[in-house]
Amino acid sequence: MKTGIIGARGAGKSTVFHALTGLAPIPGAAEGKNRARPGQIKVADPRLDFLEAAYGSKKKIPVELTIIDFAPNPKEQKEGAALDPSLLPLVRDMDALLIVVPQFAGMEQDLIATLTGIEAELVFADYDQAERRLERLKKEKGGSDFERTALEKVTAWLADGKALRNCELTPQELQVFSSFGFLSRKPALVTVNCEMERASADVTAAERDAIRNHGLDVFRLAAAFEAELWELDQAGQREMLNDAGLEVPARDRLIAAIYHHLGLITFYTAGEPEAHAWSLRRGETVLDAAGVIHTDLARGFIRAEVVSYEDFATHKSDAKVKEAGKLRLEGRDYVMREGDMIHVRFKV
Ligand SMILES: Nc1nc2c(ncn2[C@@H]2O[C@H](COP(=O)(O)OP(=O)(O)O)[C@@H](O)[C@H]2O)c(=O)[nH]1
Ligand SMILES: [Mg+2]
Repeated sequence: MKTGIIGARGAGKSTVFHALTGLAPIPGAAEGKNRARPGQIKVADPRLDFLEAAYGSKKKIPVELTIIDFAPNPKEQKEGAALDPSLLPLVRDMDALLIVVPQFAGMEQDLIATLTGIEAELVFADYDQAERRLERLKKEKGGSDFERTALEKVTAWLADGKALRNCELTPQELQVFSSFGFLSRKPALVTVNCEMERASADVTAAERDAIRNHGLDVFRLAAAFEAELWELDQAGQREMLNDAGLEVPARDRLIAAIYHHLGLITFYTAGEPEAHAWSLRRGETVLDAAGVIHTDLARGFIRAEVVSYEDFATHKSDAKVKEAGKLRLEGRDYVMREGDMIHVRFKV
């Protein structure tokens, strides 16, 4: 699952990336070949900590997300624009977007105005892409009638300046567009990059409403402060957090929000060797879950033993869970729920 960071030049995208991953920006990256720099972030999860302790697991493996910091070319990215057109193919490949809006000394952007501008950019990029495809189909007399009708539907929607996020598309239409990577349909989260003193302030009700109307959510982060934390040892970090009146860095909350926005749920496999958190898209089945763990488990799937995290947390051991009748046997079509713990029975 890849989340790409977009926003105006100097909005603090690389600083947000640094804050989330601990990876400091590479100077001059815009001129090089590496125009999309990935970083891994572990999703903090108290439930996984509990499982590790309950099983006495030797290893703990949290879910990881990939965050991408792009290196826009200053010659390509227009002043104030959130996208560098030459990066579009890379951005279309993302599962979600993190939009950075700067509100720190020296770089202050109005949240609603900036967001409206960015949405317009996303919508325009999608319109341009759909329109080009439509033109080509007409010229070559290729493609199916279905594809042409579907393209006409989305171009009309986009021509009204509306994001595809709110456009109802049938599974067949989605199939036609699966390789398009429409930007205005991607789940997106807005990060207001501000100074520490304002990080805990809430966004105004008007701002929140406007953002919700776009189908988005907003989060404040003091990116420079959080990035600096990574450069200190444990004691130094504690002191810096203390001085700021914080107990823990705010990045974990942002990471949790990104995770939620991706539409992912977490399931677990736990035992003495390892306590392992895995992710799945909402609506996927236990057979999909087995495939995430190992292809053999899906191929030879027989049944799965399933217990909800809540039931395990109440009873605290496999034996007690069973005694209480909370262990379920589920077949391949069982739709996984948030926090399910599974043990797959399989034969290959
Ligand atoms: N004071 C302050 N400066 C910041 C903050 N975030 C970024 N900056 C500065 O803004 C400049 C641009 O940041 P950068 O992350 O490179 O922006 P990008 O072009 O969006 O990747 C750098 O000089 C940063 O140090 C912040 O939260 N507070
Ligand atoms: Mg940058």
